[in-house]
Amino acid sequence: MIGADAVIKCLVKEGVDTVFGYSGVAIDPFWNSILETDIKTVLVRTEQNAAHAASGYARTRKKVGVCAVTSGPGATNLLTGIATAYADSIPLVCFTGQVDSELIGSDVFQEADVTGAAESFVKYSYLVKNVKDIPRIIHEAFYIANTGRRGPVLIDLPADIQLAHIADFKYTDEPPKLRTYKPTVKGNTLQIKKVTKVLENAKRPLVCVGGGVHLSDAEEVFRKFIEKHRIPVVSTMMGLGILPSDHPMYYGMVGNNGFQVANRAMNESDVLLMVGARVADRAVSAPDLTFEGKVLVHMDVDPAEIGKNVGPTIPIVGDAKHIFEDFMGESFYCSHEAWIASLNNYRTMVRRGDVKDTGFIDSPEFVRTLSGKMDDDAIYVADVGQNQLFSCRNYIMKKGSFFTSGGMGTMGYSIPAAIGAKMADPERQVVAVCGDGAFQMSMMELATMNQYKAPVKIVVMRNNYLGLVREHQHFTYKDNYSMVHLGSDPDLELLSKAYGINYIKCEKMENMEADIDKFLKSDESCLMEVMTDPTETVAGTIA
Ligand SMILES: Cc1ncc(C[n+]2csc(CCOP(=O)(O)OP(=O)(O)O)c2C)c(N)n1
Repeated sequence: MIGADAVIKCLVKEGVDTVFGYSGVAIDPFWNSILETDIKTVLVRTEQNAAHAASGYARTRKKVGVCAVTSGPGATNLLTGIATAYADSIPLVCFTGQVDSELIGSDVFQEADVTGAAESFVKYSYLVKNVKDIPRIIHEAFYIANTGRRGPVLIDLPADIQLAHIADFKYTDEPPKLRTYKPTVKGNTLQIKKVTKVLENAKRPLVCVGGGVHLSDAEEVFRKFIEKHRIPVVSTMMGLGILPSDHPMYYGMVGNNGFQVANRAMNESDVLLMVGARVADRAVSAPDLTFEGKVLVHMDVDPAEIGKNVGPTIPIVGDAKHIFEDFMGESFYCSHEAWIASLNNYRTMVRRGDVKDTGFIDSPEFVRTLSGKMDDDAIYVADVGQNQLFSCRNYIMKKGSFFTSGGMGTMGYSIPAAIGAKMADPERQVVAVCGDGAFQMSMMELATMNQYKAPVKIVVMRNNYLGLVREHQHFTYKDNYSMVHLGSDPDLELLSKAYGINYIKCEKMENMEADIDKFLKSDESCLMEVMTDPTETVAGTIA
């Protein structure tokens, strides 16, 4: 057996069924050995998208996503995808081919120091120096990626190591013993009891949930907890979908693009539980987070997050699922009906006014109608830009999932991530929504979608601008626009045809519902071009 066979054998042992990637001589042994297994391989059209597709897969299946690319330019192309996953704590194991061990450091053809380059945005990285280390390294990599705070792990595989003979192959099921890596998943019992005491005395308690609740698979126990104690909930962008939009205890997304009622709830709460959220600028720049006179409980599986931006009154290090299971075992009572009534009252007061007829499709209305008509368990992948913010604010969440690149804000994420999601669960409806700028960063993946029969529905919100930056220039540079006009986009109907994908244009409000019905009707892939107003701003729609 050679090193590459050992790598693939490890993937089989880890239950991997799909690997996204791109080829190149330095990773050829890997792709050759994988032919001996039932693992599905997906050839994306550029390496960054291998990581995005693996991310969509990981988020859908709630397991580690895997990708593999070649050395040098393949590896550097992958970096943005890795950084994107790191910012959102998505578990990935990423393989990169590397030049022969003895040539490392000599600037040979297609050599790049990828472990060095990726250092600040991987959870851990390995350069494999000895073939016999392969089983240990891969076992550790999967464990590290998928425990504690999830994240990407990189394994750089020199070509000679992939080809070297490995004498005996052993793979254990035991968790690896890592001296310096021992994530705390159980919350401290005394701290949990302290929180129940604080909640008992709270007049205006609030929970703000982040992506950590999704990542720890804690949605169900969390819902039971807040329904039992009737505690109002707001979410960060990464926490969207933990509760359905119409849940009586849910008050929407917080932050500078969030809902007024959610930000007001943050400001006025006297006990605030932040769960699996980074307390980062997007979420807390609108609410006043001085936290004076407020009890802040910050729960996160990563101790480094706690106190990073705001010092909590009560820190709890642990996995959200374990913590809420422990909360459910505690008996305490809190009553705060006046607080709920005041939030409900405020929510009805700040409803957005009527939609003005601009001759274009109104983006918020479009998102509401589309998401309202989507399957209950559909996966909606928003890209980055105005379309993302319109999506976050107007998406009607049922039992489905909402994915986006929240931490890094990487344009071009939605289409490859949607393809990964569809491959992870072909039975679920998957819709990617992107701007015309981001679409052109990933449109090559229409070929991947077709080749592997992953019928994703794609919405392109066409305003002929890099809309969100245009909006910024409108407000900050008083309409002096620079580098934001896309000219006229390519003919998307012809483009769809070239890729063998159905096409629908949505340009009149009076036909919008019928267009959406047509778009969602069949299981086939389809691209819908939605003509939106270049002057539309997200800021004008905040309610
Ligand atoms: C890879 C990358 N490059 C640049 C940016 C900066 N950026 C953020 S939003 C945006 C505009 C997005 O335009 P478009 O995709 O057309 O969507 P819209 O805002 O019009 O909905 C840009 C350029 C980014 N987030 N990611």
